[in-house]
Amino acid sequence: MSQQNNLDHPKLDLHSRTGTNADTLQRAILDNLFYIQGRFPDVATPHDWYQAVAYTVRDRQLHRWVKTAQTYKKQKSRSVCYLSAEFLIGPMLGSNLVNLGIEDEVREALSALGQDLDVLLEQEPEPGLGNGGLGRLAACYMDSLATLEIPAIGYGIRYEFGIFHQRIENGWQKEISDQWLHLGNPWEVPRPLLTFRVNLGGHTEHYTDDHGNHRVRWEPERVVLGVAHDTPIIGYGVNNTNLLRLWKAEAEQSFDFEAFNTGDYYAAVEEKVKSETISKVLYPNDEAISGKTLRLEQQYFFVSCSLRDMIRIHLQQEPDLSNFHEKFAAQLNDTHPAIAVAELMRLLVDEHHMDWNPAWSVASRTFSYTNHTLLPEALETWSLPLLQQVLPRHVEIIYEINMRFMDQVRVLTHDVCGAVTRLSIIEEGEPKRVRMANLACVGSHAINGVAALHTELLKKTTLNDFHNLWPEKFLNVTNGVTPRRFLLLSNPKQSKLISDRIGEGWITDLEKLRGLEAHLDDAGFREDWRRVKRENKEALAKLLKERTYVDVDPQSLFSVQAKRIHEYKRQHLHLLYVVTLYNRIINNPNLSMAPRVHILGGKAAPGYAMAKLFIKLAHAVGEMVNRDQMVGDRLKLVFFPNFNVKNAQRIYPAADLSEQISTAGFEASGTGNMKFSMNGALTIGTLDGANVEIREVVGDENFFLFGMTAEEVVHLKTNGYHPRHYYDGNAELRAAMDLIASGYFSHGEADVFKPLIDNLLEHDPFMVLADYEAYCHAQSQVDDLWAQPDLWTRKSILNVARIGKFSSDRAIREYCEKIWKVQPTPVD
Ligand code: NBX
Repeated sequence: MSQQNNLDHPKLDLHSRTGTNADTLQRAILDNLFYIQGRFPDVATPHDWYQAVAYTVRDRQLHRWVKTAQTYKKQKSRSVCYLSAEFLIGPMLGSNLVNLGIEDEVREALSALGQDLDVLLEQEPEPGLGNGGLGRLAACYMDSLATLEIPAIGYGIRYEFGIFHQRIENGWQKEISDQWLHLGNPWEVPRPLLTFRVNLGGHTEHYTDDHGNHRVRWEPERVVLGVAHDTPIIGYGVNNTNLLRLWKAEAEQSFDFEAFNTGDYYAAVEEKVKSETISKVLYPNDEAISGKTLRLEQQYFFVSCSLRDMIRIHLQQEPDLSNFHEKFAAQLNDTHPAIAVAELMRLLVDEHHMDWNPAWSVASRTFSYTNHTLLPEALETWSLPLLQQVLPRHVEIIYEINMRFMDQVRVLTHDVCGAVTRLSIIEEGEPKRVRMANLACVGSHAINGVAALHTELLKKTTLNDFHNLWPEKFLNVTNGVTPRRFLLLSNPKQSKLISDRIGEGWITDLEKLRGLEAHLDDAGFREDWRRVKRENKEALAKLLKERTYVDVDPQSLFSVQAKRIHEYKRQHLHLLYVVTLYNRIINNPNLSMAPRVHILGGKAAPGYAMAKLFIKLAHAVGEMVNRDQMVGDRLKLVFFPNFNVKNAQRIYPAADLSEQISTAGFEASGTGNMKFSMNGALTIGTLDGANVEIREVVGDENFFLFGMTAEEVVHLKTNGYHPRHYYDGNAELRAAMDLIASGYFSHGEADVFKPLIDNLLEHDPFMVLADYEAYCHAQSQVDDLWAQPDLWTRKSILNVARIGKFSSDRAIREYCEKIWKVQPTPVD
């Protein structure tokens, strides 16, 4: 038994749990099938097999995990703590197999057991612990942190119910609750002993201690327990295995014995239910949620547990907290964890008796803040009375922070043009409100946007006063996505084609894809490239048929827009174009055109009526267009239900055209745009978010640009925007809108889509009509290129070859260098 293999415990034989040849794996799977699922092979269900395989893979992560913890501890490395209310990690089995490099061996072991890995992968429920881009970004960053051997912990909430499942009934979205934990979660390790008591409500008491110091005691109204649940996050091709630590809320004691003894059983369990509610469900809104006590409790709950866990870890090694910021860099993923600024101050000052000034120095050197939105309505604020009710001590601390900050601001700004009022953490009004973005800015040493344009706009608009005050705090880190999940795992055919040509180096150094440019003139390579795309499209066509009963021809151009449904993302612009094509066919039945399949997907926030109406309209148009004999295979419109990580992985590889058509200045970055491009789609898009940088690297000639710039959007708005003017001036636009308004798609009921059409005609807040003509024009350029398949293929290859910048590895390296100042700590 070797020292290396036994984690320094001579009695531990790890071979059966670490070996990765097919024979050992086969035995391990059978063992787990029996000892964990209690099944013999002949009666095991696919889910039993899935569990057995998952535990077998987890076993192989665990020894790396323990070794990683030992190494980090020994080296006293600085750790990144990524604080995020969402981690949209998606299914784990596939990505863990890929990162461990044992997919082939597991496949072989399973096939010897008469099982098909692909069938088992389908068994895994999706951990949908996020809404969209923000949550998925956190998950991509966890993958890159581990791969880059950076000590890191992801801290968040273990929601019992993640994002709802979207079912479509008669064209309308129905939300079905997500029971992802129902059959057990093999990836997590509950740590019941790692529990913190979290105070809520009550009041504070100020007193003087025996040494004459002013102290504050928080007398809470109730206490909730936060129990750690750990998921190992393994890097690709390295031993480093980091920690995703999610907190589950539990009741302090299961029973109120007094109530129980007096016979009031229901009162006795009520407290338990109330406590556990905190981590029950993810809010399915991708905009600020205000006025919801439970949401504030969620934020505070996970932040408090996380900071106290960090302090616990710190004090295992260090005598006090004066150098806490040297050991931890805490990233605030948007303002959802921004209460951390006040909570760390409370912990340092009230609980660890630090003086205010040194405590503030520690806190502000610990935190940095990422902003993900420019939309003013999406900036989080909490009403002061609500905050007072839930977190009375934090209100005092926020006032103290603000008072000191305002003093500083008055000296620095001389209150030019009322800057002081705008910078204040407290917004005046009835009631007063606490601006979480301001709290985050004041409490952080670095503030970043998520794409170059977004950061520039932040500096000029949303956070302009802060930028004037502290220009040195601002920097940009353009988002990135992990090529492991979104290329290697989800598009094995394209990955193989690439690796056969340039080797596997691209998997951890995505800039190496540039090597593909040397193969551009190889006709055989281009032919292979086309074949792979066609096979991916055939697979998606099959899936579409299963899920929507619509037949599509894989030879057609697949044009895809898959993301949350939001007016600023302008799915309705896309739809107006589809209706325009339909009108063209009706008016000219012999029209020769590039056959197209338009694919839409995405969830609407349950309370967002306009977004839900859009989904209905997409189905209504699809139903008419898809069954119209006159149209045939020239045009199809499909709504792919329940867009999530699992489905996304099957959609990106099959796209020819990626629709990134938001109103310029509104999409902070976008990350789907990167995933599509990485999978060989060309982009039709506006100069918004990361589109700007994607176009820069892939080349203007390989990107279909259209529409107003962010500046033009602002200019038009300030000078008076009249959507009707565009309606009157463009016959095709008028025809498309009139056809919808006529009730043609709604069985003659003209009223159904009236709110959507009226809103466009009267307000059109995202200037759909202003960009319609330019969009149609760009779509014609798409058709022209589609008619030259070989040229299209070249551009597709060039998109992939030049997309290296958008790896999350690059983004994480920038965070490490510019913000966190952390170094890799490799694990043997
Ligand atoms: O964050 C998204 C932006 O819209 C994208 O442009 C960007 O690429 C991505 C990553 O930086 N924002 C986002 O996904 N927000 C949310 O999901 C969200 C969730 C809850 C909430 C507010 C916003 N209360």
